Amino acid sequence: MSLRSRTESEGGGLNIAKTALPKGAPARERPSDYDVAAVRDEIRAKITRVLGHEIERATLHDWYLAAALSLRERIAARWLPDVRETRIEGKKRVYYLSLEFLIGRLFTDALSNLQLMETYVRALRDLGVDFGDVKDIEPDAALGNGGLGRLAACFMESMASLAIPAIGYGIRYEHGLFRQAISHGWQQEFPEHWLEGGNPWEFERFEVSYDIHFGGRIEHHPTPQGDAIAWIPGETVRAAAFDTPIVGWRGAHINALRLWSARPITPLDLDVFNHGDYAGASEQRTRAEAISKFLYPSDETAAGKELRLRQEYFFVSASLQDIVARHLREQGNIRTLASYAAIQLNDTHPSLAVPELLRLLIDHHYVPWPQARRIVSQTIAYTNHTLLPEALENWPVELFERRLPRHLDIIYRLNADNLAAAERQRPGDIRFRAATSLIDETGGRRVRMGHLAFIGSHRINGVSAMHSELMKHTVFADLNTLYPDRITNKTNGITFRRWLYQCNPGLTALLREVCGDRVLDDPSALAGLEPYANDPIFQERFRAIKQHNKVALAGMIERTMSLRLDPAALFDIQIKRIHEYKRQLLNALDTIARYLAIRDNPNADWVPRVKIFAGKAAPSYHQAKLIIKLINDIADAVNRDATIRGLLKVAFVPNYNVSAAEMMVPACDLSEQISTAGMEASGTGNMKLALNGALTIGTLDGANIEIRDQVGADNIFIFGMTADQVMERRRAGLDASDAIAASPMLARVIETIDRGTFSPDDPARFAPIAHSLRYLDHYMVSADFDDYHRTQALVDARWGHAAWETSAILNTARMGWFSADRTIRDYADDIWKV
Ligand code: 26Q
Repeated sequence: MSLRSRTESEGGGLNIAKTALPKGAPARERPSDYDVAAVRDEIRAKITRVLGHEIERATLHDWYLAAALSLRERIAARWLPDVRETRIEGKKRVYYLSLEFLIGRLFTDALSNLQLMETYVRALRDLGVDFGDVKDIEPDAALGNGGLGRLAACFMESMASLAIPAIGYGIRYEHGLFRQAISHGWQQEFPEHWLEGGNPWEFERFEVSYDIHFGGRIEHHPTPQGDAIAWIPGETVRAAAFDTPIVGWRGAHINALRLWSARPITPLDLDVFNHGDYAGASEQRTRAEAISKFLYPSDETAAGKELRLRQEYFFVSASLQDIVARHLREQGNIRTLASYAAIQLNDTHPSLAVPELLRLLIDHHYVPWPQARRIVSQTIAYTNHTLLPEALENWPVELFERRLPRHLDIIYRLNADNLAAAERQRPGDIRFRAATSLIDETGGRRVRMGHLAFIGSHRINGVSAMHSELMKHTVFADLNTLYPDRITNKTNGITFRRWLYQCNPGLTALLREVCGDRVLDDPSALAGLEPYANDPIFQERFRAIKQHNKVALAGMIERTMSLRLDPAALFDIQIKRIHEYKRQLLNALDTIARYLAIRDNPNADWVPRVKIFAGKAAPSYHQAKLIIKLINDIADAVNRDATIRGLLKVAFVPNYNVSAAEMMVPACDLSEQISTAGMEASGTGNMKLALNGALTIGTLDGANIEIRDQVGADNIFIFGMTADQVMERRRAGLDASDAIAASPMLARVIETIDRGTFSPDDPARFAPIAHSLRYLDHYMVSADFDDYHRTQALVDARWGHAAWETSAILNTARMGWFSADRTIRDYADDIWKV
């Protein structure tokens, strides 16, 4: 790592509350004075000998780096034996290929998993430094957009905890997901600089690098065994490896996250330089480095930009070269790859792994085509995360011709096999042929990346029961007919270490007391709470913990937004990417309806509510950004209006990220999971919030359905159309006049928006929203409004009664199944065979 010093003011991002040592924190260790003194001396030595600063003048950033560096050494010492063991025992490894790893902070994660939290808290205290201040210095590693990237991070932690040998492969983006600021209610994006202050967690592997080729041409050289093929590339960049250790629970095992950084193959074109063209001399560098410069900030949209394809191929090729080299080093025979390697593709973003592995096998290791195909499909499996047509990746054939000509050849050959199979199964069926083809011929020829991943895999999984079923009947209906029994379900999960023990130490202490310490290792032990669900004394303790977490969140919001919230009010929280299908707009409409109703009747017996929103919109997603503006305009009007006596407050918390989630998840009373049915593949925030004792208001979508099955229909508020009803209604048209005619409240809310009540400075600002609500209700916001609004009244009716606490406790008690450990065991048994 490079250790540039950074001033304290440059923390960036949301400033999370200063936490004192969380009481009953999951650090189960009882540190001896000796251990504490040893860590204290190590930290002091890092300040003077590594950072080169005087102790007296050390900044918080120095303390953070020094503490992290001392922890890094302990991790490294434990890491190497794990690596050696996997190698010597010839264990099968899992390779998790993902363009996103949304990790957040690692300091508290590693401390907690190594049971060293208490030791470091005390060591820092001895040095006169507050642990909470130090941990807040660490920037989030935001190398992901949302659910898919966070899932990859949870899976990495879970695989380490289960001691499954695994390597995560991705890109070491210099700039992670943009920082969001809200200016006059609008989202503004700023670049994010997580590496600026040095990254104490990464190990640069100077000896590990691969050359990645683009463009050029193909030469066929006839041989007695058939054509040998040579790819004469037009451009080459180098991939350099950086490893980050991922520490499992109780230090069970440590795995690596290997991220690739792009470099030019020659540092500077000296010829050009010597001719005085200084800018030209660094052109190659700029073009190469662009590949690992930025994370693409869009989710659920296929951006279709050439740089994105370069990113995909760059990291896939480096990772596969690395996997093949390791296998040959250890086993010496490429033909046994599938017995030692399980490659999981996180969505279609790494689909090029299919033709790339075929290319390496055929062109570099001379494996015949049929055998190469077998090795590939036995090794690779693919996870699908979306059914949205606009998110299904496809690339113009023309782009492949220019940038990846050899891969296009291989894709054509794969497709020839594939179309022959289609023809055998349904002779003469042209529609079936076209639907199963790797090339989409409608409107310009394009390579279907989902089909490519499907055809190259032995297992294709969805991420919730409903999503996996829908996959069989929508995107992959025809491929599922051609290759039955490949589609399987693996409902998502979350790591309880981060999303319960670390983020909610108060609840964790209570759980340990009631369920025993076993609960820290076995989520099924949460069921031990059930007998207490109706116990008033226990309910009061459970409630008090939630209250404590709400006070902390309110403090953070007051500090960052100068908005004061009543922690006794119902905290109603929707935190996720801003997207039309996730329907933050529906929540906004309900907020307006509530506001109007309170104004009509301010002295009624209203339940005080705080509506909290947070999430980022893709920078080019104008409708999503307009929804952010609407929420902020509503907040302005509502929060200023004294006539409603603070019975309703609205907060849009800027720059939602993993660290912000860690504050918001434990403080939530009501979790909003209100996507249009059939559109949210799974959701994982829904799991985090319910696990921490929030009640869910949600649609029958994604994993909400399985959450209902687990917690019981009485302990969740379900509303709205089913996926079937949504499809049915869409077929009938998108006009919502019927829904509006049937709902005076909805009509009034839309009217209010349309008249510019919340945008007096620009009355027409939200006219496009009013128009969609009336005539283009693709996401069924108007259609579902009434049922949603009615269900929100049921929420109010339960609040403040023992029945609420009972449900909240039962949510925590019954969410054990959503542990990522369960999900990973399922992948390990059914897909990876490790
Ligand atoms: C594709 C091409 C070009 C640029 C960007 C992208 C891109 C990037 C990110 C497309 C999609 C994503 C992210 C998708 C995502 O986060 N999906 C979510 O995955 C979660 C984990 O399975 C599910 O819980 C969510 O339901 C699903 O929306």
